Amino acid sequence: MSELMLYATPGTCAMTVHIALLEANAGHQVHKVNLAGGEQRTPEYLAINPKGRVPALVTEHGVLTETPALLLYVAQRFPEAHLAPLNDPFLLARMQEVNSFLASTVHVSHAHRPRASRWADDADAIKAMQQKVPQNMREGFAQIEEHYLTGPWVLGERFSVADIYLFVVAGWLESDGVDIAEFPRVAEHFARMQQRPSVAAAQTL
Ligand SMILES: N[C@@H](CCC(=O)N[C@@H](CS)C(=O)NCC(=O)O)C(=O)O
Repeated sequence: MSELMLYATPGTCAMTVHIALLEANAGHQVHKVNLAGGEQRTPEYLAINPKGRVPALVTEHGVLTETPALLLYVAQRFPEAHLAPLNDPFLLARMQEVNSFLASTVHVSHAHRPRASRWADDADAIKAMQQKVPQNMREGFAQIEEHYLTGPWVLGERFSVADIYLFVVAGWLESDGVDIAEFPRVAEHFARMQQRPSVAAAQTL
């Protein structure tokens, strides 16, 4: 049993870290954060993550946040799980490139639908931003389909945490008004990921 405690909510980006910890057999514990009920804004949760977001991972050395950082941490802490090409500078940077793109561009495009009020107060402006979400998600996934997903995994033959992250973000497409079938490689990858026991286990949270 490790000392790791993950704060996560089903369906969110935090599930990426949960699946990675399960892949690593990390012996972690999970606290299910009730985002809909506003738990992320309580003083107790803000003492863990002052940003009021999931994921947050409590470790023996302190609290870590931000999905790409957590994914690399899990991969480095549990090297026997082979969740990242730790000895290959180019491939490791490619993995970080994909994870950064998912975090900084695709996730942000998605957030403009459920969290549009972060960027505007005006109802018409919010509506206009939400209408752009399918287009922006399509543009992000077109990049992934054409340039990143060489298959069967993001890094070709090597499975990595980037596959977990891509799986979780691809799971948002339907609610964003995009049919995953528009991206055949992404759809195949999504189905392949669903076969993994870690994914099935995470879905019971
Ligand atoms: N940049 C952060 C984003 C974290 C984030 O936005 N998490 C969402 C769930 S996917 C959240 O906690 N939302 C709660 C809120 O906005 O109140 C990361 O990559 O971990």
